[in-house]
Amino acid sequence: MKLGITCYPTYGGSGAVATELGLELARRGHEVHFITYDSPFRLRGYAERVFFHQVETRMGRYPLFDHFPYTLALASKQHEVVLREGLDVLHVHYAIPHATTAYLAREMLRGVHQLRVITTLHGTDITLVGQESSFYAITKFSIERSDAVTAVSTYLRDETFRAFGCVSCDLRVVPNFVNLQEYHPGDSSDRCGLVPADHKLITHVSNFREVKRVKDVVRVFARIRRAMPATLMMIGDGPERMDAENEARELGVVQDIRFLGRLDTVASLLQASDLFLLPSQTESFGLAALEAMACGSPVVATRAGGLPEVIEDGVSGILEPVGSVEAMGRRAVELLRTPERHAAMREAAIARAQEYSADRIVPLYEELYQEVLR
Ligand code: GMT
Repeated sequence: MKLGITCYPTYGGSGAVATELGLELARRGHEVHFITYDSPFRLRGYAERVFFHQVETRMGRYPLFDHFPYTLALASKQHEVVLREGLDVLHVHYAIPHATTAYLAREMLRGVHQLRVITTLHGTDITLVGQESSFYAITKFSIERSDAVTAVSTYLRDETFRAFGCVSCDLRVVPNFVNLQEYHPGDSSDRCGLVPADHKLITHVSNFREVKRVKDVVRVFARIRRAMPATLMMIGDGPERMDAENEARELGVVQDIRFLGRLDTVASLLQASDLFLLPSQTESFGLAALEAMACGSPVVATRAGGLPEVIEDGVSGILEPVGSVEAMGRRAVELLRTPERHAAMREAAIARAQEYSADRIVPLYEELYQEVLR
């Protein structure tokens, strides 16, 4: 098949999933065309059958526009690439504005070229942004006009029905997946030379937005640090980073936290990690947690959104209510102090992640493409 993928190319779960999907599809022999304003961050280097088409985000100094109309530029680019390359399916990730631009591109092609549009809902496109009054009607309209819609968890599917009453949609759950060639258990005693040998290594990866509650990451870590030598690796960047640093200073743990910023690859750190913290306000799925589990790091997370679909509390990880830093800290310490329980949870996390391997999940998308083309 010839497939187009549009996503946000920047750091974030939806762009990560879209890119990994494109790469997997290309490995399976499909031709994949990414259409977005920048090369997706996980698209590292050359891959056979993978193409990137850049959407303009600027134009000459035309004084009428205070803001460049990116949505129109994207729809035009999608139209152009679909026609030139003869694409069968345009698979867009994150509804806003991608479901709308895909709808426009398909309308522009009506009678000229048959295009099928698939929208994958990822999270805040439904739970937050899509419900804002400026976006609600057009998000609902564009989702309903897609030829197929998927959600990355049952939680997100139910939220979509609740918020949008999207009755005309055949809203299918296709969970996120993990590339086990890259994310697999490693030698957990190899600390990459980053932390003292007697320290527990705790990790967190996110885009440091409010929803991630990064101050809670620091608070849980402070409780661990009080109980044992430990280092926290904070990977990623975003608006809440300064708050997290200030919290670390206030709690007196800043010397044991490394703010590493954005990294291209995190697998080696996750393989060395004893525990991964994800105390988010909500997560439609929690791809970061799945990748940590695949690398053998148990996750302490919140019982929020789709996280309980991925993590089984007390078995493959630990779940506590949003904001319960005391309970998360206490259970993290108990786990880290009991090597046999930690080893059992690590094994259960690895086994759980294998249920979400790319080999199992990507064929579900291929079946969907075939269905919409029939
Ligand atoms: O919805 C978002 O906040 C954006 C999105 C992203 O691009 O980071 O994250 C969501 O999609 C990921 C991939 O499907 C999920 O793993 C995340 O749980 C989800 N984030 C939220 O629901 C907050």
